[in-house]
Amino acid sequence: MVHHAVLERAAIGVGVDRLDSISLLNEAKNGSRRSLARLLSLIQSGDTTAIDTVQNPPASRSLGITGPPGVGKSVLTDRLASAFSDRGQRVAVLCIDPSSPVSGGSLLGDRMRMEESGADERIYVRSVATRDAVGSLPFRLSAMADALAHAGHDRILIETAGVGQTELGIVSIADHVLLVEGPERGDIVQAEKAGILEMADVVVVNKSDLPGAEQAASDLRSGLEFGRASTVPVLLVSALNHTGVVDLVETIENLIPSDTVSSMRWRLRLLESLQQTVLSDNRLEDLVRRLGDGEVSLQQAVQELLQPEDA
Ligand SMILES: Nc1nc2c(ncn2[C@@H]2O[C@H](COP(=O)(O)OP(=O)(O)OP(=O)(O)O)[C@@H](O)[C@H]2O)c(=O)[nH]1
Ligand SMILES: [Mg+2]
Repeated sequence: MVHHAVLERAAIGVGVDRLDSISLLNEAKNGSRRSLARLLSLIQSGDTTAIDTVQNPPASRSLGITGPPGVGKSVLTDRLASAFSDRGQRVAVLCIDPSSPVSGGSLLGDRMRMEESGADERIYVRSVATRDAVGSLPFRLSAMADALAHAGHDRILIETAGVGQTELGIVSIADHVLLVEGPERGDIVQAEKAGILEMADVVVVNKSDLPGAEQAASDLRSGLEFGRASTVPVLLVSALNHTGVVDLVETIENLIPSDTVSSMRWRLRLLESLQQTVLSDNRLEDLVRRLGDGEVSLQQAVQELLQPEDA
């Protein structure tokens, strides 16, 4: 058992050393949800020791689920979680809680909507508040996904909220990205603007029980024809009525990594990791001050940061 004091220190996110992180990870591997939750909190708070501990995770498959607000991502995520679980996979779900006031109240709502998998002991569900995350969210999210993989989850679903920076970041984290759309044209325009359409591996028009879904799907197909994305499947689903989910799961299972997306993903990961390195560089604060005082130019500051730290 992890010592009680360790759990308490982990809970408030201070004073956790490498051994503590390793014990939490081992406990999580042995099935302790409590230790897993603590470890995830540490990672989420940006604890570098905890983040280091979860490096080199075992193989798992992660799926980012993104799309405009209200299209049914949470209900669909819930259906997918159950479906993968029924196939014998150990499923974990990360729900990214948006920090915007418009959708900031969705945390509880999402929890309640995820009833189906919520009742399923085999599925681990974790909400991630973006509100108090300082620094790079994608970097921490990928470490959280790594922790989940260590804890034995082979399928990791990451539901992000809305359209924006986080959604583009999800491409750097998840192996594949599912874009969820609704029957309304406005939703699709939003996704096109944000450039998400080009990054998706699968596109779903959810709420196919409502009018306009067929039209939306055909609009999306013609939108996709212009890019590399002409082979991206566009599926009709009604998460509410459970229709089309089996086909969707089959499609996701058969995804193979695309070269374009995978090089884009590595590019984003490299940039993320570079940003993280810079953020933890001891010289950063001083450089920011000198920039403000006009002592160095931006270019000089960049050059200085690129030198080894003890030079
Ligand atoms: N008619 C219909 N309604 C659906 C379907 N799927 C979800 N909904 C409803 O759409 C509303 C929004 O569903 P959510 O799953 O919360 O949507 P979301 O995309 O997760 O929303 P945010 O996380 O707030 O962006 C709820 O009232 C659902 O019941 C569907 O297939 N058909
Ligand atoms: Mg949601």
